[in-house]
Amino acid sequence: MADLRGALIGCGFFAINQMHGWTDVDGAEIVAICDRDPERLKIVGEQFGIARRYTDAAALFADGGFDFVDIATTVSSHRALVEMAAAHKVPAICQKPFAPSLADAKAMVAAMDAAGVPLMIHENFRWQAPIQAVRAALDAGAIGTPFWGRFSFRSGFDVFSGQPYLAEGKRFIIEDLGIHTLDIARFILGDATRLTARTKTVNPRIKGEDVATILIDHDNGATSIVDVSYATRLPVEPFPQTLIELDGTEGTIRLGLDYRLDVTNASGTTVTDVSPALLSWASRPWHNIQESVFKIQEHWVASLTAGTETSTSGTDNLKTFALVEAAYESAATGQPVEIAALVA
Ligand code: NAD
Ligand code: 89V
Repeated sequence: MADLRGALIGCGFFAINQMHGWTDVDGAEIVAICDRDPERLKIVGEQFGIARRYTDAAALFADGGFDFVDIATTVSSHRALVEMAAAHKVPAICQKPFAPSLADAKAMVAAMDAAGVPLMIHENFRWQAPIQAVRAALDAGAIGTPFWGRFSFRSGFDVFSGQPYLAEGKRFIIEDLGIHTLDIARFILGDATRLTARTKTVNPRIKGEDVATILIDHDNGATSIVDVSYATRLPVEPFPQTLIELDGTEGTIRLGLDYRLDVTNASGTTVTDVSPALLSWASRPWHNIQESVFKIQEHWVASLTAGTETSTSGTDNLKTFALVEAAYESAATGQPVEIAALVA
């Protein structure tokens, strides 16, 4: 079968990883790129040998000639670009965060549903090898029924050097990073019933919050804590590792530093190295994230080809995005927030 032809919009910092991923993925190739900044367009076009280049997404869609679009722009443009994809009945991948608001995200899902074409949110963290390993251990019944979890990302890494816009927004860590951690909590322990959050801004040079602690009641009765910080200086900088603790009726799982997975139950403790692969184009410490980009792209090609729903479809990701909105609401009011009302 011929490769699926893709167009990528947004040739910035993270799109380089996506372009490398598409080069490696079987069954798809990028045939056109778009960025409103001609400099970025030229750099990425030359690096990846893409001749069809556009500074205007409307012109890209008008010309067509591709089977899907990969939207790698920042959040403010996501709704307009997804609605353009819907208008042209083009399947779309859209980077996280889904949208500026839950209302925008719901409108995007409705537009793509009405057009009858799939929408996947590029929520790649659940595709990281260590996160998949935790899920596999749970699915194998290694610890029985989980009743408690902690999903933790604490770092002092200077994320602003690569992504300076992160210092400027009114919202920071929950919207940008916590969104991944909340998605992992859903992926591992299931959907949430209610949530309570507290936030802080420690770094005086940024506008948004850089610390958040979130308590989640899951639908299945489990309780979890999602804690994220970019204000935490540690003896060993763990960026960009998510650490996980799970207690179950028959044992425990600990995903620790340096991708060490400990599974303890009546048979004892099994220690496994669940390090991500270092892809040919990847560089430490980003290789964990970079591998997950490749994995989610493989998943997109397989799903589009088979006509099946993706793991992080627009409909699925509304439930993660609702947790982001709920966390900001709870931090502002000090009160718990019920999730069902937000997702409805
Ligand atoms: P960036 O600012 O470096 O790049 C965005 C690019 O999009 C810019 O070159 C800009 O000119 C272009 N652009 C914006 N609006 C456009 C439009 N309407 N039409 C054409 N081009 C347009 O940003 P980035 O750091 O690459 O982040 C992009 C997205 O990727 C963000 O949503 C961010 O949250 C996400 N991201 C995800 C991960 C992950 O692991 N999933 C990691 C980093 C960034
Ligand atoms: O996902 C992101 O947008 C990134 C990072 C993983 C570094 O937080 O900002």
